[in-house]
Amino acid sequence: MPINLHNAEFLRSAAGKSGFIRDGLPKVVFAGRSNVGKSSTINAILNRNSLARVSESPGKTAHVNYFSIDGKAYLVDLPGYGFAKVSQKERERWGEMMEDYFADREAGPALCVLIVDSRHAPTADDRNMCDYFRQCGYPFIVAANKSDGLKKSAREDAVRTIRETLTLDERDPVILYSARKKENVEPLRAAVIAAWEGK
Ligand SMILES: Nc1nc2c(ncn2[C@@H]2O[C@H](COP(=O)(O)OP(=O)(O)OP(=O)(O)O)[C@@H](O)[C@H]2O)c(=O)[nH]1
Ligand SMILES: [Mg+2]
Repeated sequence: MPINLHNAEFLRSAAGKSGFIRDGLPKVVFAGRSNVGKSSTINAILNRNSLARVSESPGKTAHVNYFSIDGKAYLVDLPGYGFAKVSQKERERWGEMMEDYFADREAGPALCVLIVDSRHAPTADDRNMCDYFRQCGYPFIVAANKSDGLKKSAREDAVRTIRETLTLDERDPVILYSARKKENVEPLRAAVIAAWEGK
């Protein structure tokens, strides 16, 4: 039975380990800097306008947010990183939560989507996140958002910079898209569905 993307609902916001879902259903997680468009990407994939909250003030989503899709799979919105106006204490809390989350193989993801801003080179935090996925052995793809802010002629260079900065392998996919303009979201949606289906 195919997964019906229209049957999506916000399920739970976990503030820590005890809230993580370990039900054996496949999860695709979205990680990225705060304000890079994680929530917008979830909305775009699901063809919704505001299921995941889109914020103009970054650094507010300090929870692991679960969206249940057709009762068969999940999209997971991870708290963003790299927001300057966050206290050291909050930074540490973020780090602990990520370690708890990724160390927990039962709660852990079938696929990690690292969202970066295609208009800029990936940051040191982006590199760390990517290295962390590799270290944990989780499959990941890179999703380069906000392509609407790039001239057509700059697209190839942007992807090359992302590949080089994150030291990606040739086979690692990079999907350049715009969550806001809903451009080229289909390959991302296809990757999510393939991960849910274990392909
Ligand atoms: N130009 C452009 N802006 C976008 C795009 N996607 C998201 N944004 C904008 O980026 C801002 C942040 O989007 P969110 O989806 O809230 O980002 P987030 O990563 O979930 O942010 P936090 O939850 O705060 O970490 C909003 O103002 C969005 O409208 C895009 O494709 N292009
Ligand atoms: Mg968000």
